[in-house]
Amino acid sequence: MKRRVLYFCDHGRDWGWLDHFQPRLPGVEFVREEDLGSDTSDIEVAIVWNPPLSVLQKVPTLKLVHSLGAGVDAIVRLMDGLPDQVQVARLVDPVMAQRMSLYGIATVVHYHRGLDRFDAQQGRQEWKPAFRLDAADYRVGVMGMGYLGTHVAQALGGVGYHVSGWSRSGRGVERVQMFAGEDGLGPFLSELHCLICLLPLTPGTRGILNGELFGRLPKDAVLINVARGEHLVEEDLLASLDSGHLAGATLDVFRHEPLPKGHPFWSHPKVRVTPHISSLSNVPTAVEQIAQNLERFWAGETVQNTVDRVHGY
Ligand code: NDP
Ligand code: OXD
Repeated sequence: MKRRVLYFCDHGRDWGWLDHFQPRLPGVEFVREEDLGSDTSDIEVAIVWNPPLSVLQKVPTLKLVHSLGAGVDAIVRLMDGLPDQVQVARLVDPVMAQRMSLYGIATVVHYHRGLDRFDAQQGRQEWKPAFRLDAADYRVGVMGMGYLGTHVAQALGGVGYHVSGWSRSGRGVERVQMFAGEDGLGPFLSELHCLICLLPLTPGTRGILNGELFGRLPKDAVLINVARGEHLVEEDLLASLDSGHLAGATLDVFRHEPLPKGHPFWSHPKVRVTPHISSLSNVPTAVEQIAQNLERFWAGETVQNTVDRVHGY
């Protein structure tokens, strides 16, 4: 008899995962919600992206829920409705770290070198060189110095930017000036040209990108949010941009995805929108990593990259 694993992936992210999982784990039957049947007592594992609680609750014997991405907020927020025994695991993938680092470099360079301005000048056939700060004097701060934040910070440092980081613990990261917790937030923000958010979404970080925080950034700073849409208070960002305090924002993630047509971010002259692509999961490496984790689980070994239920990341 094949082992059964619950598979749920919301439509926008179903990139043919099962075509890769099935040959890698031939002894496993991946079952979608509609094919679960009435007896699910043999199922202990689910692999998911954005699952509704009702789907996970159809399998009361679940012990491991594995995310098809790096973020787990959409799973952790359901934990109160799931049995205590459920562990949550996530992707920690060097390919994703490289993708996020490249997005970070591209976006920081865009602002640092004022590329918007030269696009506009080209439209007017205007030849007007402008002086820009040296990279070493352009200060980039990364909020959330975990797996991805650390890679992004080090990649930016590697191309010459002045990089600082902020996290709960302030854990040291080589060649990055670190700040910790509430007390460290003001000093961290106060000298930045560019703020990058790479925090996990938890009750402690929801809405953290708000007017009060923007007020602690220097005038003309820019924001890059590649974490989650719910970190951002959208009206506060629009107000800070419109008042001239913030100079720009690049947003990859949104409270409602896809970003609804007609949303002010689409047409705001200071906002750049990308459709949640800064670091897509890389299917082949993700499948290999998840398959190895499931094999560990079935062998009674420790599952890797699990999430702390108390901290929510
Ligand atoms: P990690 O769990 O490795 O890192 C989390 C970091 O945030 C840690 O440094 C942690 O601090 C810090 N942190 C957590 N809570 C707080 C808090 N309340 N105050 C200050 N710091 C805090 O996450 P990853 O780096 O792997 O991923 C980060 C997020 O990026 C994901 O959760 C996801 O939302 C997003 N993401 C977005 C993608 C995209 O395509 N847009 C792709 C992949 C991920 P400490 O070190 O002290 O524990
Ligand atoms: C992730 C994401 O968390 O793509 O992996 O947002």
